[in-house]
Amino acid sequence: MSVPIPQPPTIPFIGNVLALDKDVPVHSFVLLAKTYGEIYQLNILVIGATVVSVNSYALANELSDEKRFKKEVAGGLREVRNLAGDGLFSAYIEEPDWGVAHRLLMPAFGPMAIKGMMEEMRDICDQLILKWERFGPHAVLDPAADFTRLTFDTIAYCSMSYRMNSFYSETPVPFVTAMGDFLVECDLRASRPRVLQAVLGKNTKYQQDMKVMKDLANEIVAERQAHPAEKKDLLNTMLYSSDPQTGKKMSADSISRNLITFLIAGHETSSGMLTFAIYHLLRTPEALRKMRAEVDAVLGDRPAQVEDLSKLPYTTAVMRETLRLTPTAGKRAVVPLEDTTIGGGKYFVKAGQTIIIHVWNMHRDPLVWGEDAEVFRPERHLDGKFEALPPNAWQPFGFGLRGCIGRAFAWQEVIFVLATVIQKFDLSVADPSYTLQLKQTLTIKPKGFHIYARRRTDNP
Ligand code: MNH
Repeated sequence: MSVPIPQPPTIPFIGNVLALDKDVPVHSFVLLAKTYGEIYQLNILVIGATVVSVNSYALANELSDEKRFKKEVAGGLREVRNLAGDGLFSAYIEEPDWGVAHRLLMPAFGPMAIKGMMEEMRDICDQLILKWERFGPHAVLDPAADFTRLTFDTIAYCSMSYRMNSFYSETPVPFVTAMGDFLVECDLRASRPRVLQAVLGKNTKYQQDMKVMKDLANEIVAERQAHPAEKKDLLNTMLYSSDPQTGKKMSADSISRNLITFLIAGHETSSGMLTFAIYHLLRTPEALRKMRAEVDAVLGDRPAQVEDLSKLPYTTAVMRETLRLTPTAGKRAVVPLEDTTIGGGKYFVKAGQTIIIHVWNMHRDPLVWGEDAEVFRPERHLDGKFEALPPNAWQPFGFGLRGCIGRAFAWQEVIFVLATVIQKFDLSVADPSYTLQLKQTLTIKPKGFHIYARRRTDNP
C-alpha cells in the first residue's frame, strides 16, 4: 500500500510557494529535506502545479532508470526554451532535432576531440594567469568573475573559434550580462502566473536580452559561412557533418540554438566548480598541501601537457569532492513515463508528475557518504573508492542520454586550470572571516568570495 507524500502545511490561495527562498532556493530545499526527509511535495498554486522533491540516494537511484523515467524540462529550464528552443539542453527528448544534434555532436565531445582543444584552452588559461600575475599579491581578486571570463571565453574559442576577449573588459561582455538577466527572469517567470508577465513590463527587457544572444550566435554562423575555415571546432561539425542515423544535417536554426546552448550550458557550471574548488582548498589546508605536492611532482615548473592531466589522481579527487559537496547544477527533473510507485511501492506518482532530484541533498546522504558527509574530504574518492560507489551515487553531470554532453570538455578545462593555478600561485582568502554564501540562477556558485594570489616565484 502506498502512503501519501508528505507536504508542508498549505497557505490558502498561495499553496507552498512561501516555503521557497526566492534568491537562493537551495537554502529552502536543504531545510525542507531536513524537515521532511527523503521525499515531500509542494503545491505551487500560482502556477497550478504540484512538484515532488526527492533527497535520498535510494530514490534518486530509482529515478535514474530511463525505462521508467525521462528528463523533464521544468521550471526555469522550460522558460529557457524561449531562447534555446529544442537546443540540446532544453529540448524534450521526442523533438527530432534533439536526436540529430545529439548523435552528430557526441563524437565532437568525445575524449579525442577534447584533447585536440588543449592549446585553445591554454590560450585562455594563460590570460587568467597573466592577469593575476600582473595584478600582484595585494590586489583583491574575484575568482568567480575571472573564472567566468575564463570558461566563457574557452567555450566560445573552442566551440566556434570566436574570441570573446572577456579578460580585456572590466565589466562582463554583453552576452554574459544578457544571459545572466535572462536566466534570472526565466526563474521568475517559472514562478509567476502567465498573465502577470506583460503587466510587470519585463517582456521588453527579456526580448532585448534574447536578441543580444541570438544576434551574436547568428553573427558567428554568418561569419563562418562567409569565410569557411579548416577548423575541427563544434561549429564546423554542426555545419558540415550529418547525423549517422538519419543522414540529416542540422538546420540553420538548430545550429544557432545549439551555439547559444553551448554558451549558456558550457560556462557557468564550470566556473562555479573552479570557484568552489578554490574555496574548499583554502578552507582545507591539508587537501591543498597534498594537491600542491602532486602538481609539483608531476609538472615541476613546466606547463601542463594534455598527457599530464591523467596523472593527477589527488587533483581529480579534489574535483570529484567539489562536485559532490557543491554540485553547481544542484538539481534536475524527471517525470514517470507511466503511473507508478517509488520507494519500494511506498509513494504513488502519476505519469507526467514533475519530480525534482535534489542532487545537492542526495550527495550528502549519510547512507552513502557516512556521518562526515558534510566534510570536504577528497580521500573518499581515492584508491578505487570512487569506482566502488553504488550506481548513480555521484551524479553532478546528470544521467543517461540526457546527461552532460560537455563532461569531458569541462573536466579537461577544470583540471588544467586548477593544476596550473595551484602550480603558479600561493592563494589566500582576502577576508579571513568569510563564510560561504551562495548565488543561484540556473546554477549555484559562491558569492562574495575574494582572494589574493601571490606568485610562488616571488616568495623568498
Ligand atoms: Mn553540462 C547537461 C552539469 C559542463 C553542455 N550538464 C547537463 C546536465 C547536468 C550538467 C547536470 C543534465 C541536466 C538535466 O538533467 O536537466 N555541465 C554540468 C556540470 C558542468 C557542465 C556540473 C561543469 C562542471 N555542460 C558543460 C559544458 C558544456 C555542457 C562545458 C558544453 C560544452 N550540459 C551541456 C549540454 C547538456 C548538458 C548541451 C544537455 C545534454 C542533452 O540533454 O542532450
